[in-house]
Amino acid sequence: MIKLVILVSCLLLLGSREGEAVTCPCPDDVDIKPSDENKPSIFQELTKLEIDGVLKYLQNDSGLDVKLGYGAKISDTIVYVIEKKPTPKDEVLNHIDRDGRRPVRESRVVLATSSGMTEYTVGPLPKPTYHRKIKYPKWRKTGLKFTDRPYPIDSFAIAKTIQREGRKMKQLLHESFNGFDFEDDCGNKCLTYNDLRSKVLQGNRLVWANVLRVVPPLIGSIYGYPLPLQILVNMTSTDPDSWNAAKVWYNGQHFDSTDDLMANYINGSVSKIAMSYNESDVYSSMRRRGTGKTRRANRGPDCFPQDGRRYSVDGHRVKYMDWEFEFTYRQTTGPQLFDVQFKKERIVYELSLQEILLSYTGTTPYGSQAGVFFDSEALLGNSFSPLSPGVDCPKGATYFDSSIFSFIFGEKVVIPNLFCIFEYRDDQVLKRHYDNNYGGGYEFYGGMPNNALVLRNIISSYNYDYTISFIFYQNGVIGTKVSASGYVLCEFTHHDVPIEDLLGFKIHENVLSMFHQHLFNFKVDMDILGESNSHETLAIKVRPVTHDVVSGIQEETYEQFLKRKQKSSERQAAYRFQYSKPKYYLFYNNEARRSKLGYKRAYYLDNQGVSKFLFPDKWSKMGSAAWAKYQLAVTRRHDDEDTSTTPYNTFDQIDPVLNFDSYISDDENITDKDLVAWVTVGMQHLPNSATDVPVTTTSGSTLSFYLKPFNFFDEDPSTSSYDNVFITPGENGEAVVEENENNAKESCSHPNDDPNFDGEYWVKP
Ligand SMILES: *[C@@H]1O[C@H](CO)[C@@H](O)[C@H](O)[C@H]1NC(C)=O
Ligand SMILES: *[C@@H]1O[C@H](CO)[C@@H](O)[C@H](O)[C@H]1NC(C)=O
Ligand SMILES: *[C@@H]1O[C@H](CO)[C@@H](O)[C@H](O)[C@H]1NC(C)=O
Ligand SMILES: *[C@@H]1O[C@H](CO)[C@@H](O)[C@H](O)[C@H]1NC(C)=O
Ligand SMILES: *[C@@H]1O[C@H](CO)[C@@H](O)[C@H](O)[C@H]1NC(C)=O
Ligand SMILES: [Cu+2]
Repeated sequence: MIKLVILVSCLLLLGSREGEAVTCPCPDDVDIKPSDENKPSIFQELTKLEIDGVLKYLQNDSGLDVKLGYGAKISDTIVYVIEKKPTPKDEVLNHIDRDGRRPVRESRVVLATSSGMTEYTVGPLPKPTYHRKIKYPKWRKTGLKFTDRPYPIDSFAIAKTIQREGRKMKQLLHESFNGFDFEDDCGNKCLTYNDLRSKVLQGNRLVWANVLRVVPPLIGSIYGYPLPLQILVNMTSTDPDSWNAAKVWYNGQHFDSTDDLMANYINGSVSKIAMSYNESDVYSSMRRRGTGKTRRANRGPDCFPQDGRRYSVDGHRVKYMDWEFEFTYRQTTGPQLFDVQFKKERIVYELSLQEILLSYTGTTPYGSQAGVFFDSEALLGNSFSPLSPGVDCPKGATYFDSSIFSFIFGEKVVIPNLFCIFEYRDDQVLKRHYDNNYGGGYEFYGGMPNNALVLRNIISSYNYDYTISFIFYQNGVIGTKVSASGYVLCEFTHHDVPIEDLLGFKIHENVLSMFHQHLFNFKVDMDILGESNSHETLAIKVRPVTHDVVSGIQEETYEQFLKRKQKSSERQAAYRFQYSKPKYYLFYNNEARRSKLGYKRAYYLDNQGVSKFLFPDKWSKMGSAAWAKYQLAVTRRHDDEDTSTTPYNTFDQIDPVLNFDSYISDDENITDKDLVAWVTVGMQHLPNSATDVPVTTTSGSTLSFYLKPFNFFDEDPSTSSYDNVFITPGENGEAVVEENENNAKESCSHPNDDPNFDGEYWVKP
């Protein structure tokens, strides 16, 4: 009866003709309260109002004489970062747990000047009245010089330098690359250059520019068209007009300057190359082509909330079944979760991305000298990407805009659809059992689909796109997943397929994609039932035993057993995983109530994305990437050990601004302390035409780590979910089905959300 009423009202609503199969759109009953600009939560990043307040203070009241955006010169004081200064944790907890005073919101501001980088605390927000130089802890290199300055700040000056050098070799450019050059009026024959790779030489700022041909976006992407020309830009001087090419590599030959190259080019002592250009040769287009894979163009499945959404969002605070957490987005590091609770019990204080490392190899200077570099230099949060509804997130997902400060525009920018939240169904059932009665029937069937909540954000760091998902399962598990897509970096090659010393594979004529490793570092500030946590491992081992089977007969065999090991100091808890020594990595609060059966209620960390960083410890630059050595490192939490790296670690890798090992080497006690687990996941990436042309595909390459409850609950908390199904054979042979009564109803169709992709982000909202 009820079913009929719904169907009828639905037909009326949609004005459909009788007989046409129609389903109702889902009630859009998600309870979403937008955040109040005037009352940001304690965890939330800066609001638009606060960014404006800081900018106004910096420009007009601070006496710092800052310049903003495009027009700024190297000699100016340029604003690089404006983000929320992390509030000391005890002040936060005092406020949210004990109703204490609401802490003052302050911002962290990074200024770039020609004498170096300086960092300030600017507050109080939203109308600052003071700025103070940030005091660094002893493990952080102080006095950041001009040579520590992240190069993205100077992208315009670099472009000018390359244009200037390009002008000196215009004849070569035109003859070699059939008329392409770096001029402003290059029309449809323009050259550009790749994300510059740092060459680390202490006291110098040097980057290799890999010259590329610009192809029209409708037929491809620039990343796939490297040319046999690379320029080492020397940007060590504080006068950008004196920046120049410290080396030039052309068609396999090295020159000390552009002039040197041209003198030799003109008198005929250079081996020349002429690279023709034919648009039909373009291979990097992401447009669909080829014979369709289905008989007709019918669409694939989608996942939408068939009874309306089951989560609510108040500002940035999400509630989903037993879960509750807050999410935000930081300019330097990207997505962050705070105050993750299950059934009102805190499990994690902070879960956030820290760094993305890439280690390249190659046959040209650009590839082979790149070594290891860090995406954080360009600020992970500035490498944002709006999400495309129906593709990046399923239909019916909820989207959240965010505003951040952009050093390029010198203003706040609003990024539409920066985050999405949706509930989805994992491919595997969460649990099931078919209880066979071995008499042709069954005793019962029980099962539950694995419906979970996902918070997603995608970082588009130049050529690569990293999808980051935080997943909240009904059984108390938290998952963090990362995958990499986008264009692989390439270099020019005229080698035939190399046989020895493989450095990569050709993905097109004259295009070599160098192999590399991706590593992602996350911070997990564990607060299992409070801040005071301890850490132990349960190693799974095997030992020989002798069983007395019956008298006189002994069996010599092996048995498995667990070996518990309390880790009481940081050095004991810096792990380099060994596949042959499996372990559970447990965290618990010694003082908390035990489980019904007397166990410590714990969570354990399961890293399913382990990838070893193979550079040896004696590598002179290891300090700049120290976190990459450990798949898991547990340290005592300190407010001033906030991140595992800095945006300055790319230059001067020999004496990095922050060496993560300094968090461990003081070997603090980690028993009954506030603990942070630093987790590294990654993959070795060997790009090849099958999986990476035109772009890298993700199937089978998703990296993940999980926090899983261990004796934490007295039974699996998903047992109370309405998603459970239980079936028994009835008396007359008909199945008796116990399940969510709504399963009998008509499903509704996906909500009519606007399927627009507004790829633009707004400088002026
Ligand atoms: C700073 O002061 C100048 C002159 O008083 C004014 O024109 C400008 O709008 C102010 N800037 C901001 C960001 O308020
Ligand atoms: C780069 O430029 C600086 C300053 O102009 C100079 O001292 C240095 O020697 C140059 N480095 C190289 C490798 O050419
Ligand atoms: C060409 O010019 C360069 C630079 O002046 C010089 O070193 C080289 O010997 C010259 N080669 C020939 C073949 O003249
Ligand atoms: C470009 O390549 C296509 C296909 O290989 C060929 O048919 C065409 O003639 C080429 N155009 C030029 C200008 O070389
Ligand atoms: C750490 O502290 C605990 C508790 O005070 C103590 O039992 C343990 O021995 C200490 N560990 C180390 C390595 O000092
Ligand atoms: Cu890759």
